Amino acid sequence: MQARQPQQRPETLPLPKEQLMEFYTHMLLIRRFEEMAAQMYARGRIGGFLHLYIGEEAVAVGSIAALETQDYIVTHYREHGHALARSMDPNRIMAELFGKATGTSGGKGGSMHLFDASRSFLGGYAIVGGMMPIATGLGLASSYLGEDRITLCYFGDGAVNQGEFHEALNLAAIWNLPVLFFLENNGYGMGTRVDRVCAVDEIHTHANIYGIPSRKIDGMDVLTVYEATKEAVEQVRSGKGPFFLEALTYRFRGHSMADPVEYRQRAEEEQWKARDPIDAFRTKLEGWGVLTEQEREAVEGRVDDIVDEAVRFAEDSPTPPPEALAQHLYAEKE
Ligand SMILES: Cc1ncc(C[n+]2csc(CCOP(=O)(O)OP(=O)(O)O)c2C)c(N)n1
Ligand SMILES: [Mg+2]
Repeated sequence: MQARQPQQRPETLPLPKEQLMEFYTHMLLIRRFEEMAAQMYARGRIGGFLHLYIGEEAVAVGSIAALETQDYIVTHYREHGHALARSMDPNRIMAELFGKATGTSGGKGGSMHLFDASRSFLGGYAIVGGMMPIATGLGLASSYLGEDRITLCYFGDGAVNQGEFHEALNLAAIWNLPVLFFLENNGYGMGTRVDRVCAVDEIHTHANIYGIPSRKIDGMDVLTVYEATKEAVEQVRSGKGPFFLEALTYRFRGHSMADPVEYRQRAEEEQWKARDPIDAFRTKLEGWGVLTEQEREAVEGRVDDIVDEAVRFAEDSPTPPPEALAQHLYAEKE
């Protein structure tokens, strides 16, 4: 790890101290929650797949902070970070990972299908790119109903060469829908490096052929992500149609818990880890005098308590009853 340069305190902080502390706390919560989830997976407490977001925390935290509570979010299967950044209940998220009835999807969705309508968090989707037409549909619904509500749609670099990516962008542009398409480019789709499957380097320019403006940003810096998303959200909310952001980031772990990561160089991993979004932001806050040692320890203690409580809650919760198998197959009349 490279030595970090001390940060000068700017004359005015870029955001109020409470908001900076919230960014830090949320990023740390995601990191610690997922480190615990990895342990629980290794102990056989979590079944199915488990895809960790570790390394990408600044993207979810910075972007979701730029939304209003009524705005919709749809995302992919690497979504624990988005759910926690949206302040979904960590107990219910962990319970979902454990397959328990108290989980966000009644224990029937698992890690890839977190959902919370009360937070306008409409999923977690396991199908690569599958959330993109859904986002366009949500945008159409809001626009048709005249609601002040945008949709933020996350997807990975693995989604951009599929047909539905292009169909979703094209229709959103034609109908001038309030959708912010957000590419989390972490350099790999499973074991495949992005430049082996993408004919262009600047992936965000795909949006431009549909007349959608785009911007590429540093996804390792939470403040950059926040500012860029805020601008994009304002534009989309003002009725100017869809916008496309591409954040450059890196997953520090394998694609899923089963991946030994044999397809990339350790030197490349070290370069990205030296830019760890949480370490970098902490160094900044300490240098600015926003985060004292005492406050740092207090935040760490709080976060660890939340994570421990989530595991306790998940452990103590019941599994879904057999009859749950036949529930939620069809929409029911209220
Ligand atoms: C339509 C479809 N094809 C293939 C898969 C198998 N699959 C699961 S994840 C993945 C890679 C996706 O990579 P990316 O979109 O870059 O997201 P990341 O895992 O990097 O966050 C693939 C091919 C799938 N889930 N859905
Ligand atoms: Mg990827």
